[in-house]
Amino acid sequence: NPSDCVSRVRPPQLFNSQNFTVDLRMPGVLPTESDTYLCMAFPVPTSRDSYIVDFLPHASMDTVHHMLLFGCQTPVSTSSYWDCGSVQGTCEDESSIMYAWARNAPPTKLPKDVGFKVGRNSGMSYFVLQIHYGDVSAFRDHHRDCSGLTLRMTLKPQPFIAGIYLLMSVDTVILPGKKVTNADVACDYDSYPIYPFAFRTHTHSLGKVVSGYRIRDGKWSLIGRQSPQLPQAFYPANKDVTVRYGDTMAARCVFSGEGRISKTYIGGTSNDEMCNFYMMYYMDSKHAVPFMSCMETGSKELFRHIPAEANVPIAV
Ligand code: IYT
Ligand code: CU
Ligand code: CU
Repeated sequence: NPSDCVSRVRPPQLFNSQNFTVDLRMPGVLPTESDTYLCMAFPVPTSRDSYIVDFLPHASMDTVHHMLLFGCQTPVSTSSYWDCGSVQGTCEDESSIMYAWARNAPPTKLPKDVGFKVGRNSGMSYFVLQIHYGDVSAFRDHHRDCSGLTLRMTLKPQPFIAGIYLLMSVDTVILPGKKVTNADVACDYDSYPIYPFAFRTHTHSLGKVVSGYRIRDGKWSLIGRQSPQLPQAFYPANKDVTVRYGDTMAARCVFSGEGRISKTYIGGTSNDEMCNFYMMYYMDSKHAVPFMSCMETGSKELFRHIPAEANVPIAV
């Protein structure tokens, strides 16, 4: 359907309504190789603060492996679309994931009264949509792809603001042939209370299981645990665990160096590795912080007390 290919802002259906939708669509692309990553940037259609309150994916199951939506100030490019595989990235400055769609995984919904704050004042003036096209054999007929996302948005201030807390390892080295290497990351939490509701794990092929915890008074509480070999979408987090000033956030990625003949480092290519635990939370809009991260290596002493489940690989 050619009208699918149009990226557009649709005005409110009702006069005076503060609601609108934004269609973010690939402009009819034809990837020529398997595992092509294409990105598109879209200016946020208002200089005022606005809020994303829902995501509606449009993806062809036979070609799209995953879609990620980022928010940022300066995209790498503003040309129609660009190759954003390992070399070229998505954003020049700090970017934040706001949505992930992955084949065969249920998409996440934002809780009621929760929105991602975007727009010039919020420091997020662009959306960047990344689409990973997996198997291109479905393009042998030379049809063009318009996969993408519709955002349901509003100008009405939301009571709670959504945000992302990213725990990532920057210094893990995986020795060739070694069966188990843990990447441990932990930071003290020193901001206003946050309410986690979804999490996403990311490693490359050597990751077996990734777990995220809150530590309070020495007690470890699981926020989420998943195999990074399953579709890397956002999965529902353990809702009972909230995080407040004085808690510690911690994550462990378990890797295996089997099958490698040289050391594996953290890096951008598929021969490198990554250890990421993303936690999506909401926070009272009065003191909203939309993005936080933790890159500190967790101490041996702290991780002596990690629950045993964190070391149990998840079968895929
Ligand atoms: C070195 C590393 O772990 N990179 C991750 C996490 C990361 C995400 C963002 C780092 C920065 C960011 O601005 I957003 I600095 C990484 O690249 N992860 C990939 C995607 O690029 C988001 C992933 O799929 O989680
Ligand atoms: Cu993918
Ligand atoms: Cu990666």
